[in-house]
Amino acid sequence: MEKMFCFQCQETAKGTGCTKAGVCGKQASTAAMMDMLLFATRGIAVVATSLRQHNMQVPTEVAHFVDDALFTTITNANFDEDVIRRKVTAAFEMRDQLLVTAFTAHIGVPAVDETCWFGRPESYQSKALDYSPMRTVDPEIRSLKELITYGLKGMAAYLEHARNLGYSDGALDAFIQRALSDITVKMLYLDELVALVFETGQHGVEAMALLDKANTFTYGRPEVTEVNLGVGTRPGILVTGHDLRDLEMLLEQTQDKGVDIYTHGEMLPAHYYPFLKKYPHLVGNYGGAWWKQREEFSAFHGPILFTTNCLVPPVDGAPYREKMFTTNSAGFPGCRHIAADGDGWKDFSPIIEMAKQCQPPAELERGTIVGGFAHDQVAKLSDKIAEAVKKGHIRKFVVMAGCDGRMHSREYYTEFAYKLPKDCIILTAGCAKYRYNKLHLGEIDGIPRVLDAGQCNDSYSWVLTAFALRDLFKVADVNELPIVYNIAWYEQKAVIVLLALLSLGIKNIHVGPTLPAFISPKLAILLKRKLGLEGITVVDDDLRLAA
Ligand code: FSO
Ligand code: SF4
Repeated sequence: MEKMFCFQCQETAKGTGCTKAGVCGKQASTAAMMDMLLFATRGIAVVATSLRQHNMQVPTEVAHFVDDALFTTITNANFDEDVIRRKVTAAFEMRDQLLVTAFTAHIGVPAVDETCWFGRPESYQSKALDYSPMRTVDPEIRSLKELITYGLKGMAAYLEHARNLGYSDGALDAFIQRALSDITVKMLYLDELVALVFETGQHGVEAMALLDKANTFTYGRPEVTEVNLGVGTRPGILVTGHDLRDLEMLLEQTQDKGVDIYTHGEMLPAHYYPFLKKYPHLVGNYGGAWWKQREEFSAFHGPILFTTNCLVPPVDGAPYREKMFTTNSAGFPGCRHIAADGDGWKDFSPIIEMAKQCQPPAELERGTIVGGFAHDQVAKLSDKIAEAVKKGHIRKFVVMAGCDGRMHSREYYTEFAYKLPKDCIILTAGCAKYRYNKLHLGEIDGIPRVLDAGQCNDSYSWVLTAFALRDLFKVADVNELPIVYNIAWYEQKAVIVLLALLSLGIKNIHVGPTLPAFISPKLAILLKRKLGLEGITVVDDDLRLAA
């Protein structure tokens, strides 16, 4: 019997859906609690949207709450059922307060069975599947609604990072809530849902632009940087996830404390920002992509701060289990969670005190890797790039941004990168890069063959680069450029990146290692016919992409 249903990530069980427990480690009861959190959050969105439609103000904390709720339910972000239960209670309270505001102002709020306005499910657990994606019976409608929901989750994550730096956009907040409301209370036809998918993608571009602005205005424009992969002799703190503000606060608080700071996984691009790399005790990047953390965190010896996903549940008795700390929307049962005060400040002293008692990290590797090719740096290289293209030294750009994951089938990306003709440049962002960023693939006329723009949201840089190349080569359509797309995906931030690319009219994107389980077979056929979106096959065949 099915105890849960979740199919939001690439590693979903049997490629169809997790029904007993998550491959990610999520328990069925936690999955049910997340479904309930999304249900209550959709309720907030419906009332908030009705208020806006009547020109009523919606308190800013609503956007913050909705984004946090969406982020909390992203793959691998939060496994703490008690925390999620408290968020569900808070969500119902927020929804009910908004309802009181609406009723007091005589504003009607759409009511359908799903909204359950005047009550709450008796037990948050009892109707687990009723609130899962399977509540939508029609497979195509379900597919499109979930595609929108997952895109919104990714967008919410980016907005939370921007908000942590003091940047927000009321129009984007209102869009997230309106989209959630529409898929909850409106009887949308397929074409209307497809339009909403594209609209989600358009706003995804804006969300990535906002985060890009927040990051670069706060920490400077990323610079081409050689990042140390080795270790020092002092104890260290390892920072994983994606949040730069947390890293900055930790760097501030560890100055002259005899402790070094290392990045892991998607925090690697922090080294590219001038304002962050000025700290001498930000010594390097430790290890590889998120899924290697059990092995790598055991070797690190010091405490680990999870600023977001991807969190892999530690095995019982793991040596780093007691040294895990979470913050923001991340959580794990029994882990210490560091919350922000009213001004957004976090006190990391428990982590720092623990670090002082720990051994220095064990060395995993030596040497350096180069990154920092965000849009500003690429723009500076544009003459060089144009020259190399004109001479025929660069023939194709292959966008290989996205995520890494555990599946053996992802060795495809290493092989693909390795076998790409030597006149092709790889444009990457996100943790997908760990499949090929240490392969030493060489340079073309002084331009490295792997250009890393940064985190998954920095895929935005490749959008700007595509538009700059369109102008440079004077073509009308980005699809006429010598750029091809072979994207790896794992979780919902990759979904918003994909929707953003589609909304910009980019066609013939290849997605792997498997197509999303939440895309129904009929929708997959439609996407292939209309947009050329398809899955990967085998490396030797797919290399025709770069032919
Ligand atoms: Fe990776 Fe995880 Fe950044 Fe994701 S660490 S998989 S798409 O969270 O967001 O690229
Ligand atoms: Fe399964 Fe992925 Fe959902 Fe986890 S997030 S329960 S692995 S589909």
